[in-house]
Amino acid sequence: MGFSTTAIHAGNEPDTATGAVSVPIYQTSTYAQEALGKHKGFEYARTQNPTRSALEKNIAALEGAKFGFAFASGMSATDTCLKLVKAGDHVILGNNTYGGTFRLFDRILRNYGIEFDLVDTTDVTKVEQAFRDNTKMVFVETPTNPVMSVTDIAAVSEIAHAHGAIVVCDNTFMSPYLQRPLELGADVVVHSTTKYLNGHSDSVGGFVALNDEKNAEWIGFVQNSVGAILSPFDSFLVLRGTKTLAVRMEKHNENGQAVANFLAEHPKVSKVFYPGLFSHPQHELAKRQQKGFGGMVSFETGSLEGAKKVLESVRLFTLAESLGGVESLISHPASMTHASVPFETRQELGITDGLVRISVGIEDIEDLIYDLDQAMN
Ligand code: P1T
Repeated sequence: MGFSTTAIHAGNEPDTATGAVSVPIYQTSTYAQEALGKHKGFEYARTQNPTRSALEKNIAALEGAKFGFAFASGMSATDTCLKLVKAGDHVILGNNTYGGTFRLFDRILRNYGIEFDLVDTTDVTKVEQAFRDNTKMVFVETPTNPVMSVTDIAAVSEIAHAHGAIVVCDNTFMSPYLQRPLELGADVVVHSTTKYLNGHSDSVGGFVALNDEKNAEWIGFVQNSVGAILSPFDSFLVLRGTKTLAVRMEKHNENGQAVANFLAEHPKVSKVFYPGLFSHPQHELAKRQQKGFGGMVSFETGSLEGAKKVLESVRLFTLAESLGGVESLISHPASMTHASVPFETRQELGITDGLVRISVGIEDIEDLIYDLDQAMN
């Protein structure tokens, strides 16, 4: 079955009770039991909810995974993946991730005995060298937020597996339409469904997809035990969102490339970070590994003043955190999404005070370029 057919039909069976074509929002905390121990497979809504189950089937199918679990946020999904390691284990963490992911490792997991090293995972030699006897996981984001570095998922997975470690890939920036990490060798895919999967900037959620039965059992156990579940209403919203994922991502690709091309030619821009540009250091890899280059573009304005001017002069773009919605957003990674990353690390990665990040939406491209042009000038 093709991607769009799967997106529209997987998990979306007509409701057994009423025939409703759209999966209903089962807004309930519990379920009546006919007799002690006799029920319809639903006992308590933290454990099971039909709306959430439908979404879990849907996104698992889109990622080509046997198992899927929906969470209250991307961060709770990421945190749950980290429950696959224990105190005393070591994790190789990509040196550029969403700031909140770095903060989770740096400020929280550290206190529970999880060791980690920040590694430039775009360089497989560096990944190989970072392994220790106790390395159990490699956690990568590709392309990264916000400098769009691309990691070779297949190569890193091969190295990790040779060392007996698993690979977790944050696929938020691509969505399963543009990149399928499990097919490339990764063991676990994590998403912030807040972004492209939902696509309409009206829900916060997360997702974990994987094939290994034992690890899936544990992720499900943690989901139920900790309870950071996605609500029925949010499950409905994301399920509605994925139906149009393919058409939205095609437009994000098209608009993203056009905005990157425009910025690359602009005299006031010294550098553009977009895997679809020939100048991108991993352009060839991105072409091979991804089905498109997506809608995220970052660019260097040279100074905080330069960035501020653009951020405050745009009219159509909204100054806001987040990404992946139909509407275009613009943000300042250094002070917003990546404020928890130490200053020196930010400088090394290129997350300077002059860096501006754009989530290119699916509006008419002429209007987006016009707005950026007037803001830049
Ligand atoms: O916000 P939440 O749904 O908890 O997702 C966290 C997260 C995880 N992974 C990536 C790659 C992300 O970009 C995010 C969230 N990012 C933003 C809010 C942002 O503006 O970059």
